Amino acid sequence: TVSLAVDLGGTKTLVALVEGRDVLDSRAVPTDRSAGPEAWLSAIAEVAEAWQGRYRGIGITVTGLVSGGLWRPLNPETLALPDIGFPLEERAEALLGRSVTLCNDAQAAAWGEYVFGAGKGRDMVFLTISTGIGAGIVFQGRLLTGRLGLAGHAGQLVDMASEADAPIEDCSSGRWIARHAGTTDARAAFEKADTRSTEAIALSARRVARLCRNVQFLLAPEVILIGGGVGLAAGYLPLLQGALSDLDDIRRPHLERAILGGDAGIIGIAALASASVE
Ligand code: ADP
Ligand code: BMX
Repeated sequence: TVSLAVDLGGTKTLVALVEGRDVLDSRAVPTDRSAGPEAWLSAIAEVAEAWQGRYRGIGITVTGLVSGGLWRPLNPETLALPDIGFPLEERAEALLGRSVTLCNDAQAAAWGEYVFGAGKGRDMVFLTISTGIGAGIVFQGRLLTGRLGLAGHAGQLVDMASEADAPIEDCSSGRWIARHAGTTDARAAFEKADTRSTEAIALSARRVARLCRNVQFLLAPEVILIGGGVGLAAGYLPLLQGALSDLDDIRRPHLERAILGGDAGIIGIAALASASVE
């Protein structure tokens, strides 16, 4: 069945028609970071209106914590949300006229890669290095969401040497790269490739490599799939692999590129949405 699939990230929002692993149609719009959830939903509803009659299920995956129909902020650096949370299920159903399936963006992308991508049938962790840093865990064929949907929030792991309890995404994400490189965004740092940008990217990669080492000890997945705008950028995965190459076979996480690319989230949430209408 064809689903209306939405992936709302800290930088961009993808609205698509998805059937299995095929993206039949899609629109990408920048996430207007200052506009707020009602405005983001209206933009989505506008696209959905034009596609009326072409889809059955609806799936929406968002950056942030999702459970019980409520969307809550964890890291306002990635995207600021009302502190009390936003009633995403209720508001999306009111606007779109039917029931919606919701999930965190990294969890949805993990599920997409597990069902249709590079994770097929393996115990895996999907790691997105994007505006923030997120992860989704699929073990023994199950997507782990945990209490209040928190499972997989790897970007929120704390730097143990910091007394300030700083989440590690705040010193390695796409937002951090841009700030450290002095560029408008992380993409510009990759394009500029001057000394400052190259150093920021390399430092981010060394930190994310250490995050992968921690994941290896905690979960020992068969594979860690790397995705997100930064994770998929040319040269980033080799930097991660280079930083891990001295480790022995037991300790070294096995890293691969996510093969669904930027579509992993919409493909994953579409799979979850179509399972709920069948
Ligand atoms: P979102 O965080 O909205 O889900 P992305 O996965 O595209 O979206 O991640 C956005 C981050 O990735 C931003 O920091 C952006 O600058 C960076 N980015 C996007 N495309 C590229 C690219 N081609 N090369 C390097 N960085 C990129
Ligand atoms: C994190 C956190 C996660 C999310 C991850 C990647 C928020 C708003 N987001 O900071 O829930 O999965 O970023 O998100 O707290 P992305 O927008 O970078 O794809």
